[in-house]
Amino acid sequence: MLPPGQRLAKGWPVSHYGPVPRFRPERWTLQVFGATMSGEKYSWAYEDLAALPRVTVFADLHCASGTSTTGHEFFGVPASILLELAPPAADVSHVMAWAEYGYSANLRLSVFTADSTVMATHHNGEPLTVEHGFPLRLVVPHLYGYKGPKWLRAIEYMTQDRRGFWEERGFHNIADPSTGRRHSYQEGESR
Ligand SMILES: Nc1nc2c(c(=O)[nH]1)N[C@H]1C(S)=C(S)[C@@H](COP(=O)(O)O)O[C@H]1N2
Ligand SMILES: [Mo]
Repeated sequence: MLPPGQRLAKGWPVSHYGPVPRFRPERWTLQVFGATMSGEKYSWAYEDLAALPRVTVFADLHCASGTSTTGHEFFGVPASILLELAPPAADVSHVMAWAEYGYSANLRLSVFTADSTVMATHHNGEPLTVEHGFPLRLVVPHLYGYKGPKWLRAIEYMTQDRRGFWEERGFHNIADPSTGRRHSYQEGESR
């Protein structure tokens, strides 16, 4: 069953704001910055990704506009590995996931480091297509699609919450599809 207000899309439509960025491997990095424990920034080049652990995660994708696609198999780097590779300061409560062109999505640290949150490189056994986020796309299976930046480039550790791109533009800060609540005016509503 789909969450409230969702209908099944045909195939896997592409949906995002703005143009598809060109991948330039020599300039590409994944960074972790903000409130790290060491105070340092961390950075990985594209080739470095291959050395990181990988997991497979199954996910349905629910766009807040009301279309869903189901049965995706994503493969990539578990987001929780960053806790070891780039330890956050003790008071980090949220992250901002940053993509090309300044797209961003805020997440609670506990959601970002959940077992099912993955920085995906592959989909159904093939490298991601550029339209779907190649070379790296965050997948947060339990939240609306806007919480999963395609063309992921950085994670910012934050000691308080701050709204991301769609969260600042009228979309719900938590974005849990099971509640059907997708708009920021619904944030005060209790279950
Ligand atoms: N960088 C970036 N990532 C993004 C978006 C975007 O506009 N820019 N849109 C989000 C939204 S609203 C959705 S529903 C999904 C759509 O992913 P798909 O095109 O792979 O179906 O991407 C998300 N990731
Ligand atoms: Mo969306």
